[in-house]
Amino acid sequence: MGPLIVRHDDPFNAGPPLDVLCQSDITPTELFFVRNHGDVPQIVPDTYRFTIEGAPRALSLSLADLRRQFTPVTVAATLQCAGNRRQELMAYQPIPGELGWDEAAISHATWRGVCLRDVLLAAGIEQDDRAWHVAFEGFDQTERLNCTFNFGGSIPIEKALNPEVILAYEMNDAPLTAQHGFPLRVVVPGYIGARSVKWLKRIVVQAVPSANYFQAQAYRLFAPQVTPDNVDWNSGLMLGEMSVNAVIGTPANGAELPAGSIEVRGYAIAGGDRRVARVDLSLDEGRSWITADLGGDDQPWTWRLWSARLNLAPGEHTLIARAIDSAANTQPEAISSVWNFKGYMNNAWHRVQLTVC
Ligand SMILES: Nc1nc2c(c(=O)[nH]1)N[C@H]1C(S)=C(S)[C@@H](COP(=O)(O)O)O[C@H]1N2
Ligand SMILES: [Mo]
Repeated sequence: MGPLIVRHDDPFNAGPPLDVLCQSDITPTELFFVRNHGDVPQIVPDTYRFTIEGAPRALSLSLADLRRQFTPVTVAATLQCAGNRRQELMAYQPIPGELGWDEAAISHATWRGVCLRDVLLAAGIEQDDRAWHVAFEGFDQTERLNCTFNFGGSIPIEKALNPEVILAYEMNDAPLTAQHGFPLRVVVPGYIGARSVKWLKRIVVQAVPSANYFQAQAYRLFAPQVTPDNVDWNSGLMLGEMSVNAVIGTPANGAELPAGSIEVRGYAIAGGDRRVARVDLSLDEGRSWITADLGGDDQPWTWRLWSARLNLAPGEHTLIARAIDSAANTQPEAISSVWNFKGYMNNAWHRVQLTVC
């Protein structure tokens, strides 16, 4: 795992250096961030099967069944952890017991597999079974609150029946690596990374969201006044769609630069089916803005790398970035207004301090 910055050894959690991340639309697999809640399960592909339960027809499918029975599809999708940018929240007010992610708990890949929708239809799920949820469980085990259990989560069936949601066996034109879910994972474009369950063991169609700890308790967004001592775990917003976000990749926070023209680069992402409409940059605390150039394609589920040239006079500068999505949502100004005790969904204006000599 050479080029990655390790955030936690066991279980292994790591992300790429931010400046390297912002250099390519498709993140090379060896640079793709890794978010694990337990040990990476070692799965023998020849005997591997996953099951579909709660549907009119229960199914148990091997990798060969998947390839034989369903049409392969390729989807370009950016995964972002709900804990991306937690370090900035932690600097504002401590968040004990959570990983201190910088702005690189996000990466982009092309994924190949089959539509979850096709598998659900083969299991007899009708298109109008609307009030349901599709729950996923991985083979990996983790321990929380003195219990050992498998990682899991769920998505509403409306989303599960959309063609972009896939069961992926390839990432960037190669079989999934062990860290990223070999031999099969869910990819839920537009949703927080936690719903893209790796090492897929089980799919259950059910009336209610998954009761798994990582759906029912973790990955909920609580109000700023909620603390570990007064939390009602059923009260928070169960996170699904990502929010709009933009990050400055280079120059890095704290950089010292010569005066004159500099290139600024970064990424922007929208959630759900929304697209990135615009990225704005400000050098005067948001009184005036300039618009960055967007690279890549105008499509949902994928980030846009962006760049701009700025002329900086000698002195101290705070450079701010914010994105606007295709529903005209934009980002809140202050970290204080998005802080929550689990440290999720930080999409406050991104700021870097620059010294120009
Ligand atoms: N089985 C399983 N799936 C999982 C996880 C996990 O710990 N176990 N972590 C989730 C989280 S929180 C994120 S952000 C993404 C990260 O995917 P990656 O490690 O391929 O980047 O995987 C998700 N899927
Ligand atoms: Mo995550």
